[in-house]
Amino acid sequence: MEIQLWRELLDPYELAVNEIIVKFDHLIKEYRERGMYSPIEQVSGRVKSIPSLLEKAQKKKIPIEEIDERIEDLAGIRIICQFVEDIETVVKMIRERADMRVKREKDYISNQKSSGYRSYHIIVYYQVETLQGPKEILVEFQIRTLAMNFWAVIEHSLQYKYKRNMPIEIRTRLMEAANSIIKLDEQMSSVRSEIMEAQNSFQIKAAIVSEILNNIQNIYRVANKREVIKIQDEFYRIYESNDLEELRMFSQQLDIITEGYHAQAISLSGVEHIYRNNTI
Ligand code: 0O2
Repeated sequence: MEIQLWRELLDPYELAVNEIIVKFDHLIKEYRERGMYSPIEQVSGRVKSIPSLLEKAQKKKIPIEEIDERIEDLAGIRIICQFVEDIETVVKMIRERADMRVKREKDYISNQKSSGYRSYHIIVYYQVETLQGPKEILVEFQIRTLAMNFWAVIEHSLQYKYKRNMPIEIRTRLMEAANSIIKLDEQMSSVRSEIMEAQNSFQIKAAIVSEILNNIQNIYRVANKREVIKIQDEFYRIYESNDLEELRMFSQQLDIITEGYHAQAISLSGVEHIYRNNTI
């Protein structure tokens, strides 16, 4: 196939990968902005490279013209979670999405591969808009924990180095490492609620602080400097005390003060308007 035709074939896959990354990044942002724990830690994606595509087609004896129907991971999205429990949440989110339809699922977490590989795969149909009109393509999601990803990335590079001739002692050590990853994920799950609580309170604090700073900036434009400095000093004092409840109350009081200035500004501009109209 000519290089130009490869580009045409892979173009919609590139569009799909870019679109899906934007959508999932936005979800992470929405969770964080609401001070909620995000089951998705990171999202990334890639379109399979032409050499790797040719190698897979050759290995599976797939004719070049059938590549886009029979190779399901031309477009790959990787979703990394902190905890094993989050994987199920993400799987449900994907199943329920209106912009994709599940073709099949492969649970390599309950059914670990003989290599030691663990991950949850979902292959979906996803529609992109091209110059030639809508095109439905396949996209593979790989959902795994940070620890599973660590193992898979290292093992993948060793596979690349040794091709199909990985020495048995390296295979054995990788299998041992895969078992340690299972234990590590279990241990992290046992402190999940503590970790989530800590992360949540950090995110809540960050959201309150950014609202306070916003309000102080607004007040700065209308109030006298001395009053703003008093407010700022009070904010620093509460911030340093690390008392979330006090910070929340301070933010509420600041909301009321900001509202007061806002109302004053509106009524002043109303008075100015009346004066201007009377003098005309
Ligand atoms: P790359 O370089 O990552 O793109 P099948 O369902 O068996 O007919 P397929 O596509 O072989 O078809 O399915 P499978 O086994 O689910 O593999 C899909 C992808 O999962 C692989 O793509 C890898 O990315 C990943 N994967 C599967 N098994 C392993 C493994 O043992 N170790 C690692 N590190 N990754 C694995 P590619 O095209 O093989 O590779």
